[in-house]
Amino acid sequence: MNTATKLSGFALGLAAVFGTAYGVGHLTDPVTPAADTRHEPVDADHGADPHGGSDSHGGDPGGAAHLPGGLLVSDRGYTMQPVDAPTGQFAFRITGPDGAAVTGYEIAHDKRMHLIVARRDLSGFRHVHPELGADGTWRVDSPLGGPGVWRAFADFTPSGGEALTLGVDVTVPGQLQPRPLPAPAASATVDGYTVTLAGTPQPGRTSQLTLTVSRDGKPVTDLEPYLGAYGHLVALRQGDLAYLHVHPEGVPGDGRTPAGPAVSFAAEVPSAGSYRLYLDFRHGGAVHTAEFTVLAGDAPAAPASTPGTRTTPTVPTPTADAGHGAPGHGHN
Ligand SMILES: [Cu+2]
Repeated sequence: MNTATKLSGFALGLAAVFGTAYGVGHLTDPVTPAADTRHEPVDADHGADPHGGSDSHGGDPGGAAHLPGGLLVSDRGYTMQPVDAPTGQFAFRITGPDGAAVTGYEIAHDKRMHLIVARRDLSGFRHVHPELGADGTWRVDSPLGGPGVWRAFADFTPSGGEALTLGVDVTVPGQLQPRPLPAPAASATVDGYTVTLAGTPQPGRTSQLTLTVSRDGKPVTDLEPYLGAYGHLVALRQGDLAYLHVHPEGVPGDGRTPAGPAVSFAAEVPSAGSYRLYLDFRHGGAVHTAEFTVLAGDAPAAPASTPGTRTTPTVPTPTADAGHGAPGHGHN
């Protein structure tokens, strides 16, 4: 897909966002007939859904086929609704196209629902698995770690439907101390583990990211499967918290995927810019989360720096990786 097509798709996506925001579902309005000469047919309102969605209304009411996950609170007829909950608990439900709470979900990566929360300044991150009540309400001990505005992402697949990630803002009252996004770095430490990152995500194409886990200077070669994989990688874009959930290449027990120290991912980011990466891995009977800031593509460098102040990415640039054409990518 060429840049112009990508851009036009993005523009349609924006139109869809505003259309949704104002309750107007007419994705076709911004597209004049003349535009057809500039667009591929796939960018028209029909057939724009790469997932081949089951929408029977002949349109794309959510209009989100071109958007990364997590930017919309309502997409393709499904809506995420927070529910009042006792202190210390977080509850929500998903309503379906008929307006009723959804109670049927497919299991994906061992769970029917993955709830990811991050504070809007990207300083907090949790990935938890709520319990589903008979009335369609999901409940979990609150993962919200402190004051501020949090984005809560519900990553799920309704029965017979396609995978969706919806997002909603949740405010935790209190004195907020915003934290700047940490500078890009190629290694992170968590719970006594050191995780190094190789690879730089490039917008619009699949890039290989390899994360290598060590402890006390020794490679960890007995990672434990977590949700059916040796690692789960979530990427959030700074600025709007666009959500990408990336699964690694290879699965535990397939006879070719080692249990560490390296876990490789095929990731595609939707644009240049800064992203925060969160790697969940399991070792020693516990789940650990290593965090990284990365600059994707040719993101502009920080303002003029003084000598010795590093503002360029420290992540090694991968060599030509045309061989990593794995089908999996980060777009849910
Ligand atoms: Cu999960």
